[in-house]
Amino acid sequence: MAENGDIRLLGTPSSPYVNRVQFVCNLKSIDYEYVAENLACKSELLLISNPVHKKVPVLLHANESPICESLVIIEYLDEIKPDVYRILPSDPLERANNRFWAHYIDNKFYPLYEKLRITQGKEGKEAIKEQIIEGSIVLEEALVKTCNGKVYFGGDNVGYLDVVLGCFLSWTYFVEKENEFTIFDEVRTPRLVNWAKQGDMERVTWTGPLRAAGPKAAQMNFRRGAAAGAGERPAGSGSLGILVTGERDWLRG
Ligand SMILES: N[C@@H](CCC(=O)N[C@@H](CS)C(=O)NCC(=O)O)C(=O)O
Repeated sequence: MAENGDIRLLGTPSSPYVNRVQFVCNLKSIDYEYVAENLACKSELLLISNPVHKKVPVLLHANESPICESLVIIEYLDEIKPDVYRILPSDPLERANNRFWAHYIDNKFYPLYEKLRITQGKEGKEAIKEQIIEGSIVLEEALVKTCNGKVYFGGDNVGYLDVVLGCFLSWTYFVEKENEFTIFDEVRTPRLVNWAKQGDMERVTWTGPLRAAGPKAAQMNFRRGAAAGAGERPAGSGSLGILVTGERDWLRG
């Protein structure tokens, strides 16, 4: 097996799936080289590394076979560096349960955001919004079931599912703002609202990764936010792409 170190991550700064991998690298203090990919003109390296899906993220570790798919990558990182910040539970049943919810988030819940974006007409959009709300209630129940009475999906600390869902937080706020409704809501999903507010969630949202990706990435995200009518950011509110915690109000305002 490859030694730790010599890790390259092919990514784009606006991809929540790439961010997901970056968050885990942050939590586990794994150094990596970020290789910026242009999805409009994919590099040879990406096409060779991920010939099946041709998508980012791709993790390249010590010139061994490329690892594709964000969930596969973060589990790999958890396995190669098990002593620092374990993200998956040690109990096999809990692990299976975590994976079940990760698949729900990726394959059922998050795709509804895109469905909402491409759906035309008020009636159609309202129907998708309703599905998103139903999905958020399912996630609230998942949080209750997995958190063992604590704040995070991972219990006392941020874990696998906190990363898996946390990477979509900024997009969640963006979708709320764009479509004038709440997804994580004080009445319907109070635990998720509380979860999203936790200080440690900043470790699994945009701050660190964007800084690591450099100022260009930050500018890009700012431009996207500004273009979407998010308005001016308050001074001193951290790196430009973060739409979490404190900036939630900014985005909503
Ligand atoms: N299931 C994949 C999804 C990755 C994905 O959708 N990546 C997007 C960027 S957010 C991409 O590379 N898109 C390029 C394309 O579709 O051609 C994962 O978890 O890694």
